[in-house]
Amino acid sequence: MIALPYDYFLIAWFVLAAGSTAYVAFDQFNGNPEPTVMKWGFILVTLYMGPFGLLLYVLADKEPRPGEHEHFTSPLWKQGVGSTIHCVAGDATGIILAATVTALLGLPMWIDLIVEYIAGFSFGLFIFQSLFMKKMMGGTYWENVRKSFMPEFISMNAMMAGMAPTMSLLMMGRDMRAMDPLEFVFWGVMSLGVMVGFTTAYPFNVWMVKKKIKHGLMTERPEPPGQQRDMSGMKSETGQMSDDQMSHMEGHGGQQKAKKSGEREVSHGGGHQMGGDATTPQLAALACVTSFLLISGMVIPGFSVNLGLSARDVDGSIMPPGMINTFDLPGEAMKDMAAVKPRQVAYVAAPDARGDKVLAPRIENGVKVFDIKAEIIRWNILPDVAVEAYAYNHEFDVGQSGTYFYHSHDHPDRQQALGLYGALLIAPKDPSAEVKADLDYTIQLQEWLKREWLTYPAMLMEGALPNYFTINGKAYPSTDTVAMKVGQTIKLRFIGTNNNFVHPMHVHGGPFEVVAVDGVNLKESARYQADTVNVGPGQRYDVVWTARKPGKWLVHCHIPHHTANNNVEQHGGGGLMLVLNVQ
Ligand SMILES: [Cu+2]
Repeated sequence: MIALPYDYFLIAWFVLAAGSTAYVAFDQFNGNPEPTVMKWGFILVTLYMGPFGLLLYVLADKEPRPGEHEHFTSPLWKQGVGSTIHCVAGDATGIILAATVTALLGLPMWIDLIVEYIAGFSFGLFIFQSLFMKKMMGGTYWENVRKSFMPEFISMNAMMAGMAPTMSLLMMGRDMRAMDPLEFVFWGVMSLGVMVGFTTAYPFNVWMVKKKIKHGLMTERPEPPGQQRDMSGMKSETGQMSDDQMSHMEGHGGQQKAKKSGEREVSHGGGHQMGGDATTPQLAALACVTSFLLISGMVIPGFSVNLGLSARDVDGSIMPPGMINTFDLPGEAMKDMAAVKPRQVAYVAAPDARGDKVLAPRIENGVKVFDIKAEIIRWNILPDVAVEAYAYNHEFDVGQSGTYFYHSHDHPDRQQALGLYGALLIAPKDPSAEVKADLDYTIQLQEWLKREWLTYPAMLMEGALPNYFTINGKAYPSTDTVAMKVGQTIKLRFIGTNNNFVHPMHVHGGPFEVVAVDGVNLKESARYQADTVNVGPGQRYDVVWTARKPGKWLVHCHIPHHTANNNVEQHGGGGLMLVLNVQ
């Protein structure tokens, strides 16, 4: 789903990654002289790391000119790249498969992480190391599993120590679409996680290659015609080693120094590897330290995000920027505060459409029935600002005696905040009980949070404070202008259909008389003059104002932030403001 600007960036990234992967695959199988397992290693890692995988391939592994692969790949840093590629290709594949499956199953994030670790380690050890490398290393499958275990354990710990916090913090952060494998951002997070994991695993791999307990890069050339393929299939494996590395070669029987001419070298199986120069205390210390890094990488994000939630709990929610996320924030709270999903819009209102339509009832057994249907619509609060709003019958007004309103009681902090309310104006049976005025105008107040491209329910909560304010769904200068003549009276019905704020509503051009509060008419003796009423959430005030002099008289909220549109004034104001134009 495209919802935020970076979704376009991610699409561009995936195109780059696909192009990079296609190039590496083509080049590997068109003559880069190395074992098939390493060809696939580079292809998979380029798929995950895009142009960065391609860069590693051309800088460290791609044979620059015929016959030079052995020499070209000999520096230790390149051998370290090869070793890390091999680890990441196996481990990351296992991790990504596990992440996809656990997300689709709706398992909580902390279980995801453990399953990912087990899957990554298993895939790397049992398949990528032991199975695919058996041909090169010689020996039985289980011998290979045993020999590969410790280097794979160290490398996997280091990689997951980088990948786990990247995934946790980004997936459980603001944009929780990242928990959903059907969203671009999930795959973006996976890509970034692999890159971070590659970086954290690299230094450990360099050390292990140097100590000859892990493979670096190898060269494998096709057999020349007529020569028997008598060896393990791995050619010139010693070609990977530079001269200074050769000084460490004592004790590795069966290995020979590579000839620079590209003349093929063969080594006898197994002699090059495992057991190397590393001592048991060194390996034990590395195993301990990488285990500590791994556990830290899994646990520390849990201090700031809720790892107990699953992809289903958060339902792809995008949280308002600046919202405070905590390790105990429930998924229900997140969904209430989340942006309205643009793809759920069922109706797009015309930019100049007005709400507050009087709803015509149908009569059923002598009872008036009002049909209201709630849905999500796109609604312009200003000509250039549209919000995704919840609306009844695309949004309107109906009419006990007095001024009331109806609103949603299902998740009201979300549904009412996003528009599920309407005025209920009820005429008394005895018309003489009505406080009369020449004109009647209803003012429903609302707050909105529109950031970037998304609409959030505004709340008195960190990160959820409103930046747009509307009267009957429109912000000034798109609010109504009411035409009056000097001497006329108007009944203004203020309704606190808003959820969070008290709006001190003020009328210019002389005081008004407060004639009804919360739907009940005041006795004549109780009516009073004022020029401002504090309209809190749910409150109603009916006031009668007399047009005394010609002019454009403002009705507005007295809180300056509420008479601006995203903190900007247009035509001298914004938000909760409308004009009484008296001639
Ligand atoms: Cu206000």
